[in-house]
Amino acid sequence: MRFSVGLAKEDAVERLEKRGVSRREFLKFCSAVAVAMGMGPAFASRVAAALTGKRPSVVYLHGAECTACSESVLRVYQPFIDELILDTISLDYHETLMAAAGYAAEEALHQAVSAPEGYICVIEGAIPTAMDGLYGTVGGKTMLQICSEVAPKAKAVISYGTCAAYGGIPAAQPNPTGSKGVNEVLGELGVQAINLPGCPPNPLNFVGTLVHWLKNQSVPELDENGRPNMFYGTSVHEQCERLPHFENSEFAPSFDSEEARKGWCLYELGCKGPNTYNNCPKLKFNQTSWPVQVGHPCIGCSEPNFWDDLTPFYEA
Ligand code: FSX
Ligand code: SF4
Ligand code: F3S
Repeated sequence: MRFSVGLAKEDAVERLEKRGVSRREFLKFCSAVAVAMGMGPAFASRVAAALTGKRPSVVYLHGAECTACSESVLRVYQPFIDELILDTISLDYHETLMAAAGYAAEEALHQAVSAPEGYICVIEGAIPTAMDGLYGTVGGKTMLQICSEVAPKAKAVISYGTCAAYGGIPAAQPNPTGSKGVNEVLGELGVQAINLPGCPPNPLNFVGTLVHWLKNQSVPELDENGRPNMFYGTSVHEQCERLPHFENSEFAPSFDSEEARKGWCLYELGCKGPNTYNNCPKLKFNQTSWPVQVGHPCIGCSEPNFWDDLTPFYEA
């Protein structure tokens, strides 16, 4: 476990260099975050300043989910996450990543939430509410109970992934566990979480949100679904490299067709890009690729109720 320690910026960069992250790689990563935030590469130095300042304490809770949200964060590379993110935030509690177990883990949570400097709470996964939350428990407490205790006292709350934001797959009909998104469950306790949906979401949107919060100590401008406009303000369709084919009515007739390989539009194969707001075409995953680029339609994974409202996935 790591606990918050204030560090001079130069020390932080040197420490990253010792861990194998060169200044160049670090600034490249900061440029990618700046672009995710809709800023020019010149903004990278401000991202770097935010990320090398005093490390904010982060308490990361799990709900009902597949854990791919954490997986996506862990797969940030160049620089690798453990070399960078875990050194720029103080991840004081994370049920699937922390080395501590049992009472030591509970003690880490207790210490993190009692620290005078406060903490940012990240929730991944939906909150099961049926039977008083009994469908999801950690250390003998329900997820409902843990989230209700930890989130309202946080300086900021981030719902990371579609499950945390809107219930996602665990909340799909018939939803026997009564799973719901964080704001729906904890809104009455005064929680107004920033939603970063996606199943899984793009970790650069997470880092960009942290940078915004560290710089401004405020919530970024959100849309009506609680998502930051800087990441979710434009539809997938409007940013898609296959858009010129859509406009020419050039639609791939099947996944294994020559047209699909040539990059024709996947609309008739079920693509929900026109109804989906996210920056996947611009950011890509691992700065490498995104669903439509590899020939799979967008299934609308960052939209509320996508599993119920946007299915069947493979029909226009
Ligand atoms: Fe949900 Fe995240 Fe989808 Fe999975 O934890 S957003 S099921 S990718 O992993 O919560
Ligand atoms: Fe739009 Fe999907 Fe076609 Fe891309 S593949 S242009 S997102 S409909
Ligand atoms: Fe999800 Fe569509 Fe992006 S399925 S990952 S929002 S391309």
